[in-house]
Amino acid sequence: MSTGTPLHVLFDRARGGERGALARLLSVAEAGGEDAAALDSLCAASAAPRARTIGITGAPGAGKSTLTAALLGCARRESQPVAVLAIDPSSPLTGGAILGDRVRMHHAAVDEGVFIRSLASRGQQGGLAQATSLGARVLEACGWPWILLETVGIGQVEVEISGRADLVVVVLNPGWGDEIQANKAGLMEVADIFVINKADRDGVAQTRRDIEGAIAARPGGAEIPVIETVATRGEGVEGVWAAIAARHAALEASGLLATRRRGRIAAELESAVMSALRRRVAVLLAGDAGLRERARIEAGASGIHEGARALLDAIVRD
Ligand SMILES: Nc1nc2c(ncn2[C@@H]2O[C@H](COP(=O)(O)OP(=O)(O)OP(=O)(O)O)[C@@H](O)[C@H]2O)c(=O)[nH]1
Ligand SMILES: [Mg+2]
Repeated sequence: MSTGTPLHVLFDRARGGERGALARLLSVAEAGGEDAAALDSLCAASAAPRARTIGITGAPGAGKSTLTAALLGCARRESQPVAVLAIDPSSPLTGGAILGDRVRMHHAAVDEGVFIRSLASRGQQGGLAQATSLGARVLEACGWPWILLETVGIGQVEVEISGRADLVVVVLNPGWGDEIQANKAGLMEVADIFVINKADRDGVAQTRRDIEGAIAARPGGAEIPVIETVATRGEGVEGVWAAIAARHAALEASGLLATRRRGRIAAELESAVMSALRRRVAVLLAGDAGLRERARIEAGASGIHEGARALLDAIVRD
């Protein structure tokens, strides 16, 4: 790798508590490719205890970072080390929000028991979700028992990223009835805990009714906590932290967590196979074999499906 230090050396240093080495490993995870694959194998072989990964998701400006910083405070009062990955699924050009997060969370950055890092999109499809998973596995291998994943938005990409966490907290604000309706399916899929942040504003009761209406039909919906917070003043945040711990313990006891983790392995395996295949197909199509099949189809010597089959056979033979 370009840094000159062999990956396994960096890995050992990071596991020994060197924060600079850990930061570099997270850059490796973010960049993807061969080094990331090697890093993944190192994590798999590390046999580290399982970390608890918590997704914090919600629309831009909902107060996720403020809440996350306050949750860090709760964890630290219990002397629990906690790492945060702030994930920005938008283009790499909009790094401003992430920078803002860094500043807002700065007070936590001098604490040895806190590690904060942002991950940005590198453009490739599924890349950020993969980087997030690997980033979390690296933190786990380095012994961080709690990992908070802050993701902006409640669309499909965020649902995919949230799916990489054990448990997901969805942050909403008063007056968001329409958003709740528009994103109902996605929210239902991911939310284990709802937080109505900015509860110092009007419309809290209506938003609570909207959420409770939306979750009523979901199996186990009645057990999903809906918690009001004013994150800027720390109000209600202890309740969120307690709910996270309680829900996590309940998921573990019921066996649902193990089921989720199995589902996650299946999804991540599929996504890794698909991206390897996509890369392989791109190379094949741009090379001689692709050219040959295109020419045969153009000349009427072969159909599309026949050509596709010939190329697939070439991949299998490889
Ligand atoms: N009134 C009020 N403002 C809040 C509350 N929580 C956060 N804010 C403010 O809302 C703004 C956005 O907060 P952030 O924590 O950056 O929100 P975010 O969801 O992380 O934002 P992005 O990461 O940019 O999507 C900031 O100006 C906060 O001070 C709250 O409970 N009440
Ligand atoms: Mg934020």
